[in-house]
Amino acid sequence: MTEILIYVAITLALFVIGYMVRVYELSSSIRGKKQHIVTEGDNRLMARFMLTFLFAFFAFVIYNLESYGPRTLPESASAHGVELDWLFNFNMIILFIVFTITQIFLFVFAFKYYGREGNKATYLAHNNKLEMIWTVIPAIVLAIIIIFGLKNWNKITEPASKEAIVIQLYAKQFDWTARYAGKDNELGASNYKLITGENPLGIDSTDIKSNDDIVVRNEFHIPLGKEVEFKLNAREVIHSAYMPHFRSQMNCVPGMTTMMHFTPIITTAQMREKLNNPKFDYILLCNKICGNSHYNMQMTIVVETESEYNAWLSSKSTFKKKAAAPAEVKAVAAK
Ligand SMILES: [Cu+2]
Repeated sequence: MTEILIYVAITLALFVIGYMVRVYELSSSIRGKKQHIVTEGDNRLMARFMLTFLFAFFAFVIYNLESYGPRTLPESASAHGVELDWLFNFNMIILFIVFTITQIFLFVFAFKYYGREGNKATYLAHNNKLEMIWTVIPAIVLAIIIIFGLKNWNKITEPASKEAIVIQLYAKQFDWTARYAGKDNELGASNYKLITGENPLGIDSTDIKSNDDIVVRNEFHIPLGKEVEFKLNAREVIHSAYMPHFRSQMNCVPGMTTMMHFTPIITTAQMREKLNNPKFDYILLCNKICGNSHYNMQMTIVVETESEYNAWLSSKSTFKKKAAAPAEVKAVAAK
């Protein structure tokens, strides 16, 4: 509420200033002054404004970096994310240097060379040397950024190793379901025609590979230091699996399987300690506006040691066991 009032006050103040300028103009035209002629004094005043703006603007930029910098993501919890963060910082440093130099030139020159009586601008039609410099240097810098970026992208999307743990992430309006490939590390076939309340993923029970698959909801676990391959699917519209702490994101598209993989390097417990926040959890979010409850489409990710992970996974029942369970057990399991 106070924020709205502040905005209203600023808007009204701008109106008042606008009208005061108008009154000044009208009254000076009555006094016989010629307003349309810009004097050297006017130019000098504007030049000083330019320089003041430069300092005020940089003070504002530094203030923003100070106050919002700490709100960015904590250190990467995945192996490739460390390199990705390096690339991001590399970009930001280049941007900041170029931004600083160009803004200083822009405003200092505007201050230094303001229009004076009798001054004449130099006529400069073309300069090959200048053209070369501002074409070649950005081209080299951009090429470096793109090469590093592509290398990183390949690391996330190239086929995972054979030992990678296979997990399907299934997106639908408005929740996530995870399916572990189980002992054979291969996901059983699925078909949308087989979707029922009890089988939301449409897993084909006649496919032998589906017997040891494990379906979990609300949270899924992954082991520290092991490569995890995600196979992503969506039921009805495009969703996007976004795991910010692992610097990973990929679209989930109906009718096709998209893939990405990463290796977690920090457990949930370690990250809680690092951030001094016992309530911290890694999270899987939907990053595609997929409908009215999109904002609530999330799943907790737990990174733990391999033995903890194995214990957790073996406490879950397989798809076959669940399918074979009597109706009342299923009703309990469905809850
Ligand atoms: Cu979604």
